[in-house]
Amino acid sequence: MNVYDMQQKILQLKKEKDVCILAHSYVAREISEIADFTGDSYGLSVQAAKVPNQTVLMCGVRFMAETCKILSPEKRVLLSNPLAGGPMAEQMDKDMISQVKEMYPDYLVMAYVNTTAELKTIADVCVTSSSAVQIAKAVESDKILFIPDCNLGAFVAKQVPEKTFKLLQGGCPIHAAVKPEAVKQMKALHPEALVLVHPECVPAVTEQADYVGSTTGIMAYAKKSDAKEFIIGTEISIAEHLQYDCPDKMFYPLTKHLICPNMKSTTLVDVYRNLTGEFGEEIQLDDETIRLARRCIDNMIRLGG
Ligand code: CIZ
Repeated sequence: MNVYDMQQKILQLKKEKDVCILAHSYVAREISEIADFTGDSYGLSVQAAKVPNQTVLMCGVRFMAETCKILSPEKRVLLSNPLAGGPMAEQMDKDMISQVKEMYPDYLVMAYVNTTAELKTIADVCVTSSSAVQIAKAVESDKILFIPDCNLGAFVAKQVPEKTFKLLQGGCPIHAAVKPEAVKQMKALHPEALVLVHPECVPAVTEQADYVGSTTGIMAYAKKSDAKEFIIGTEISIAEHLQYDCPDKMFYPLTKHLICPNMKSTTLVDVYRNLTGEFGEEIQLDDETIRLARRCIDNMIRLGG
């Protein structure tokens, strides 16, 4: 079956089975084309809660499907590929952070959304890469333990110098591997291009950027900008989607190594097989985990996330 025929079959099945398909912006184009919604993890989980469909299929990674389940416990939430974990989300667990909390009892625990549901149960507030600065300023505490991404944490700490941050050695290995020299090389090759990077990159990379922001922030910035060329420092799919969306502009991935194997582990065939019930995983979270994890997401929403 060719890609177009497979997409038509998926669209037909999704209608018959009343499934809402969510595609994170890091997944491949042919999946985003058949999705009901595309975007970042938080935006997708909010959409999932609003739609009338009782089943939602998250084409992304596990923490994203868990976030959907936390916000829509009554719905059937499917993860497109059971193997699509997330190295960052799995780096720190509840036991480890409970011990760190004992060492710093007066620190508020701020968890990036890229964490497991279990870890969210002991966090005080959740943040996304686009809301982290605003929320760090808004929380009452002036001492913040930021988990798990030390690069995002360092970026936030720099914007909020009036507060004290504790960072742990965690983060996204794909973004963290981008070298500052790569920015210099790409700028030399494309001197007119603006550099847009994700705050999961190391400070020596973000410091050279014209704009630092979330996936949604980078896409919105590039679409609105009058500039014609952009170097994109996040997962390679973002440069690809932007190239489709803005054919009058040029998008260059900052490096060709910015490929997330977990985000890319869902194929169009997987999506089809989720709809036929042959593949995928229904997310199961107990009521207590949902209740406690929901508290830190609600705090994020209350503080302007
Ligand atoms: O939360 C998300 O969707 C991720 C992984 C990144 C972002 O910047 O949107």
